[in-house]
Amino acid sequence: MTDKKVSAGQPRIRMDADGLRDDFEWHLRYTLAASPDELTDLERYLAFSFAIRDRLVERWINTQDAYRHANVRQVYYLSLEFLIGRLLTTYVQNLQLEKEAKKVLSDKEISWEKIRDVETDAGLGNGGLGRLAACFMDSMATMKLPCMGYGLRYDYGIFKQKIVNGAQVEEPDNWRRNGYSWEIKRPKLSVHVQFGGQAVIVDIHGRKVWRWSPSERVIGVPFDLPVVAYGGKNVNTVRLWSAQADNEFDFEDFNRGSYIEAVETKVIAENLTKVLYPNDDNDQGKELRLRQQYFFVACTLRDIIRNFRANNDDWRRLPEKVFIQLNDTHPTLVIPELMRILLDEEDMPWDDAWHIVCECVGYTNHTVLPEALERWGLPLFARMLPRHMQIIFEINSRFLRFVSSHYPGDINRLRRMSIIEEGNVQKVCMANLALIGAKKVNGVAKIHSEILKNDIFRDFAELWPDKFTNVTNGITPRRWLLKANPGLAALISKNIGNAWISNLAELKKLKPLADDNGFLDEFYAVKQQNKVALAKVIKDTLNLVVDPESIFDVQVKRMHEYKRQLLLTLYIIMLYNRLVENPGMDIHPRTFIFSGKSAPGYATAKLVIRLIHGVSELINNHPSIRKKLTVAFLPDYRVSLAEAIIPAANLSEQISLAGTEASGTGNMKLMLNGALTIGTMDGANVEIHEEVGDDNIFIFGLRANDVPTFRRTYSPLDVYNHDLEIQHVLENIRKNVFSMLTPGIFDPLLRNLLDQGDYYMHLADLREYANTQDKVDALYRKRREWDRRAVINVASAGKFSSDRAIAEYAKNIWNLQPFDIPDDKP
Ligand code: GL9
Repeated sequence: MTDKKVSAGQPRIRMDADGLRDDFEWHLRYTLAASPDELTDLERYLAFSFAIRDRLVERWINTQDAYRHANVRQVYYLSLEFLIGRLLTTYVQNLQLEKEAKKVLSDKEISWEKIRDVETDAGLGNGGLGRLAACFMDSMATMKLPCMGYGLRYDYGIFKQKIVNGAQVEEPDNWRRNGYSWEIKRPKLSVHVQFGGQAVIVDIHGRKVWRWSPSERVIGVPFDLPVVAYGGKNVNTVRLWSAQADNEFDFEDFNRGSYIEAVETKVIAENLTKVLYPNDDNDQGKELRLRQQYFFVACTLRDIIRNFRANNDDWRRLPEKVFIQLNDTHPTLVIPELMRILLDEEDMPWDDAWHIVCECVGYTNHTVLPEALERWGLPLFARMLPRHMQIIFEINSRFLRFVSSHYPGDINRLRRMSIIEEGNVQKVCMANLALIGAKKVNGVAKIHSEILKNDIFRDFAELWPDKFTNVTNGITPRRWLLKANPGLAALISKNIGNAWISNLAELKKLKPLADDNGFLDEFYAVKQQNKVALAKVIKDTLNLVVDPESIFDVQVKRMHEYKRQLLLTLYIIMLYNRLVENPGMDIHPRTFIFSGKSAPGYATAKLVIRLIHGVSELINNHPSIRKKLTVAFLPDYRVSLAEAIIPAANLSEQISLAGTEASGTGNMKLMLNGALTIGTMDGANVEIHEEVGDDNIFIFGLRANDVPTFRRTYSPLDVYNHDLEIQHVLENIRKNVFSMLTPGIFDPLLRNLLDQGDYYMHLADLREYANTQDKVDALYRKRREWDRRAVINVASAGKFSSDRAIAEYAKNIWNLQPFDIPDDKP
């Protein structure tokens, strides 16, 4: 009997509870060699997760075989970040094995929650961009789309945030320390990646051509994670590359007797995928980061091409079978690397190669902040990738000739559109390269895509209007409602059925229930339960008691000036001042909940964290004010913590300066879980407003269109001089009310606000923000009215499913059809 026959045979895995129990016990004994007398929760978790993993393997192999046999068109989603979080519950849920899983554990008197919480988050991303990639993978599988995600398998994910004396301290995140059950190493699919050396002229059949003669080589080893469709047969793959030294390459060193030097080279090679860069919307231009990007792209393209070549012998069919979506500019080297392969390895003429590349690539932009646009110093680039540098020069000169022909004499336009930025050191501008090479370019919310066309990428949009499109972000309802908020999920299903899980638009059927008092009572009860659960988390982590009857006012996201955590902090100080002056002031008690990491080198964001702690220290210990206000900063924001906070939120803070937040996705998660938004007309808030209508959202602040004009005459000192309440807030900071032991520490924040123009316009928006917050207070006291609006928010969240977003990508950008996995052959 051949191997093939065995693998196509009947599954030996039994999907019932007895089968799961047997395999759980089997893994305890034979995978972990654990003695039943002294089992730890870690062993229980690991064995249980192996037993769950067994249950998806058949579908995984079937899916991948079926895609290959049908030679389907596939989309490759390239992302340097996947913020995956925990997976056990997701697999159990998507395999629809909850009943069986819970039975097996409860029969053994093992707590499901305890087992679930043993898993460490896979935090291979910074924030929204990385979490978006993870949500998209879930949707692509659920929608039966033949897709594969590619990323890097960092040994250390996003750092762990500790708070020491009110300040952020970073610790390494050794997330695989206890082993990782979900990944499968695939050494047979390892690839070589080269760096450095020179571009050289060689003679090929009498033709003199440029080729690359690299000087270093590393190996990329893939590790696969399965992505299980909700309730379906498709199991897609996220393939993460790990760098390994190439023994053969350094063999000569070993032979020359320089053993230690040779091992050092290995260490350098393996450092490549050691750590995720913890930058948020910011680019530091570091050499190792460029090496990571090229390593990632080179491994991934080798893999995609191997896959393509297995079934196709005509390169011209590549655009028919392959589409590569770039998650931001981080993987833009795909463009010159694919050109190099076609030109140098396949000996294709330039025009043919360029035509193919331009048909195969899409670029998603995720930010308009200028400091986030990647630009690599040309000397560094040319040293690491000399042949790619040449290819980029050639792409650029052909492109600039093309632009000149459209706009003769327009030198400034050429300068703006060039891939090479002139200056003290020349720079390679990755966004321009992506814009030139991509077939489609999209922003991540309507307003953001408009800003791309009208502002930062205007020249390109004028040249190629049809290239630009929008796909508003989305979030997966499987994690962000079904998993994170089982109480609300059950209440919804009880009333409108459970079709919403894979068709979130169904939620609109909840609208009539917004006027049903019985439903509103149950809705309120679920929210209260979630608040009680979060109160326990807060007690356990901060030893702080919060009142579940208070308004849970939540701002969770990366710490960044443009997101304006400082604006909310200033408002909290304002409330504090009001209560000091008028202790009897009648406001509904509020708990302010912050969570978020700052980039380690981002001094201002770190100072805001300290200010929040200074304010909370004073307020939480104030004998009377603490009865009305509490401030909780939960350390180490991550996916699993978000799953605890978001279902308990009443108010969602989305208060970035208009025109700065590309989309936001936390805003969608909070809305879906029945929080009302207080926000600016920015990112996806604009579309949330559109879905819920004026009455069900609190909008305030400058509009994106008005910001540039306003900025010309904006004087934060005027605000300070004329609004005495705001002045009082800033004076309290200046007088060290929140920094008694560290006087002067917040002076840089005051300088930013008052002397340096308040770039993010906190003071311009603070008055209207405070007034809007007062309206929030008034509405919350009319509980029925508040809950009615909260239900309308849930009912209006259908648009923000990542299923909808992925359907738009598939139709407008990818031209990709769902693929049904045939039934197993008998
Ligand atoms: C971001 C934007 O800032 C967000 O507004 C957007 O929702 C996400 C996903 O499109 O992308 N761009 C970006 O660089 N980050 C985003 O969150 N940063 C991080 O992921 C840390």
